[in-house]
Amino acid sequence: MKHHIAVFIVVPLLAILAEQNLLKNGSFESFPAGEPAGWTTNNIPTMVTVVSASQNSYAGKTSVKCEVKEFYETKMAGMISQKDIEVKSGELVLKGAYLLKSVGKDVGYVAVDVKSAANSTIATCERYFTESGPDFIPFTISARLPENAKRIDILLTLMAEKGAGPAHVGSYILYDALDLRIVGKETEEVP
Ligand SMILES: [Ca+2]
Repeated sequence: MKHHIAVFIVVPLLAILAEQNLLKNGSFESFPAGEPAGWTTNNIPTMVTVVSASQNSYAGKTSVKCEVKEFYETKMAGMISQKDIEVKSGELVLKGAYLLKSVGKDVGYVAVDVKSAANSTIATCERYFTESGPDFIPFTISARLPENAKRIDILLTLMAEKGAGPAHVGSYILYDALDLRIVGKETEEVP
């Protein structure tokens, strides 16, 4: 009888642990002054805009567009990041959707840097988005975080295929519905 009670208590706890999206404005519905709220971009005000809102969305009204532009004879690729997201050890699960318009085989790229309490990088998780096409493609990325994980930085951009030099002007990627959760170790201790 006691065994049954324990099961009923644990199930709602799991729901609470998995409830919170750790990303701010992962829906990309908020762009005050043209910048995605909660995200750092590499736009240079009045000089070059490589990160902007797109009306082409996977969910809601807008997504974020990261594009490649020429800037003083270099190719600049739009990049967004959120830093110092507090985490516990467990399974990192990042869900979202992307739409890639690729010139010269450019690919989408996401990197998660995992940091310790001393703020040193203890692990990096990288993934590439390679399917170019007219529709959003949903994705799920998961990775086990080290025991001493305290914070993560997440960065999304697009880049040339490995070894192919700089990204190409005209390429862009849209990201939308980003959702980052840590599924706690508690999930494995359910009797
Ligand atoms: Ca959206």
